[in-house]
Amino acid sequence: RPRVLSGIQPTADSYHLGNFLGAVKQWVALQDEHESFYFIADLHSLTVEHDPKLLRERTYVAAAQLLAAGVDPARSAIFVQSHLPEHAELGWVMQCITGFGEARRMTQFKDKSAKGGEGASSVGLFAYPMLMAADILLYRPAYVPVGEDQRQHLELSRDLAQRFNHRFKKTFRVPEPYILKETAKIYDLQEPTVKMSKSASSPNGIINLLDDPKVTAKKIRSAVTDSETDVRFDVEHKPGISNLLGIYSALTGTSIDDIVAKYVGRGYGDFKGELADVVVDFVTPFREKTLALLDDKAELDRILAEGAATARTVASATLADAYERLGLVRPT
Ligand code: AQP
Repeated sequence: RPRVLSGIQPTADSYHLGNFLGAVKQWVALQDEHESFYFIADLHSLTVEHDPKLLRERTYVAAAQLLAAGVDPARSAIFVQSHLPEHAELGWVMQCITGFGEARRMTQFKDKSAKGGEGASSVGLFAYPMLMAADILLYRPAYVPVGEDQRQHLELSRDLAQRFNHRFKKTFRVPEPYILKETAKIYDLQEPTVKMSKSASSPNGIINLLDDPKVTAKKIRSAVTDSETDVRFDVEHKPGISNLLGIYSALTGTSIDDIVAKYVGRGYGDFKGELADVVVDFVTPFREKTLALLDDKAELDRILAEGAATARTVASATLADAYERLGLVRPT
């Protein structure tokens, strides 16, 4: 079975619909036919200032949400990044084969550092894509399911894999991105040309999966649209409606054409009202499952330990190969 790997940060109190539709939904779908490794990227969340108590809690909330979404520990290894020191170790190696200018070209670093001023950004934020390359390459996956915003980082991971293989000896598999066109980028409900993101300017633009479903329904009904009345997919002229159509389609499995046909002559009010019901029907059981899972942290610890043990067998072998090829003398 081909192998897949992906990660998600534990940086918010809840995942948002962009994280779910862009990434986690694919994780769930892929686990049937693939050998799957999914991790909570807690080391990545140290790249910006954080509260230790919140990080600890959010790591469990992240694990519970992955399980509630349908990631199945019987079929996938679910683990916490920091439980495997191999990630940080190979991360260092990746930093050593990355050019400074190459790292500077990463648009996410440019955007994030521009917000706080480059001087206020940590070296960790700068080095994040190299740690991400290590996260991936350790598992030699065929595919990496992510949202569009991670495409550039994935491209760097591919370059680093090829560079290492060429300079030393073939060690890493060059992974392919797995980015579904329809859900690659879910947009902010209030600013539908900007991606839905936890650092959005208004909370009304983000659907947090663990919010009160009533709040969520209201956000959908007040999503920014345009001054026309016809429900039609046209990203350029109707980004708000097109985003809502994409969400409707992804959550129900109905094609955009069929949804458009359903709402001919019915206006935005009907469409948004029914989409609100679709989203509420999804988030209500999701939230209940997540909260129930959080009641038993010992069980979450057990699942994460089991996932880490499975991951370690793969990661430690790859790291040993990499160290050997780099000429590092191993302890006897
Ligand atoms: N809006 C989105 N549409 C589709 N996919 C998305 N992802 C994130 N936002 C969208 C995908 O979710 C996965 C986990 O992402 P992460 O842990 O790196 O979180 P993030 O990208 O930091 O999440 P945010 O909310 O976008 O945070 P900020 O505001 O910090 O940029 C990834 O596969 C990502 O592509």
